[in-house]
Amino acid sequence: NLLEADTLREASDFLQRYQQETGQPDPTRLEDLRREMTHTGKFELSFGELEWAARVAWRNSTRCVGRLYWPALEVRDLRHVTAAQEVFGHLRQHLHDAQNGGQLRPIISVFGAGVEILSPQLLRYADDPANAELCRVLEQLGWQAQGERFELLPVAIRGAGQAPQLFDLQPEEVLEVPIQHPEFPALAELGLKWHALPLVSDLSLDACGMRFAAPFNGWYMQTEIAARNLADQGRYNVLPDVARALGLATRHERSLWRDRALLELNIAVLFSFEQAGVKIVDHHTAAQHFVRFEEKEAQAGREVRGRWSWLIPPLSPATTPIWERQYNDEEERPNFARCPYH
Ligand code: HEM
Ligand code: NRG
Repeated sequence: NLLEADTLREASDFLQRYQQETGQPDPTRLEDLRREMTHTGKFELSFGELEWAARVAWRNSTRCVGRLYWPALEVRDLRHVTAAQEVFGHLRQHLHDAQNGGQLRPIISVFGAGVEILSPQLLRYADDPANAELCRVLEQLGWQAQGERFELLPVAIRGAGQAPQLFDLQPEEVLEVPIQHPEFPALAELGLKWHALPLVSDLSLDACGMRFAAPFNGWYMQTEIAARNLADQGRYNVLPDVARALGLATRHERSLWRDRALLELNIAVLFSFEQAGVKIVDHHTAAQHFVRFEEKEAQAGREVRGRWSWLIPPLSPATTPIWERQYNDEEERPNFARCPYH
């Protein structure tokens, strides 16, 4: 069987790399793998192997500029958890522990076979145009919008062998940051806010020939919120409102009012997160960290691959050292894969 031969090759490649990189050669483990795969078609990773798989999947994420901290990822082995209700319970715990009162901690929760999280992130707003399609799915599952601004959506989870179910988060358990500007009080009156934690749930952990639902989080770079989520014309599209709050004339494009509003909104998001005691990184610091990551990887004798168009920030990209570099964008495993059910 060709498919089985592929999975076996993928799995033994994984184990060999793990053993090589961690300096623990273990020929019996490789024999166990071959025997189990040929007899049962399955293989269970040890905790050490799973932990390494998740951390290296982050290290291999070509679109991520935040990879310097890959060895510090906290990996939760929840492979015994397959029922939707239980998955949600663990996601709440993950949310609580990752938010950590503002000192955000990078965590990944690895769930059992058959679990699917239909929500692209744990925290999503109903009135964000990016979630229009998700809202249709949630409505079919019985959800109805209240029509409020920044209304948190329920989380849609399919347990193994179960139909999708919806779960509500309590407002008290979600850390959010109201957006204010250090010099322009009128900006706070726009009533903008964003959630502290990016908890990504539409990618699966692809390792050793297996795929796991494995939601993860780090922390935000301010451009994600200020230069895209709030600013994009197809998202919250707030730049005209921000310009008005700043007292800018918006008649002529060549006054560059959009650019001024964009810059001040980025300053406001950084200032607001700092005021709220919530961890966030600016794009210059993140780019410097990425250069350090490249240096460390070179020392370890590994090539850093990257998707340049994702690594450069959407604000002042040419001011960062990433701008003039080039990256090999071929994907390597272990990695994160867009889930087949999205
Ligand atoms: C993408 C920063 C942690 C995996 C990104 C992007 C940024 C970023 C700016 C681009 C997002 C976009 O343009 O929409 C950071 C920062 C982190 C962090 C500052 C702080 C620790 C993590 C962690 C993981 C991870 C913990 C996984 C364990 C990824 C992946 C993508 C990504 C897979 C691509 C997402 C997609 O395709 O939608 N990251 N990241 N990152 N990051 Fe990170
Ligand atoms: N741009 C998305 C989040 C994508 C991942 N970004 C991170 N990941 N920072 C948004 O919600 O704006 N992370 O794991 O920290």
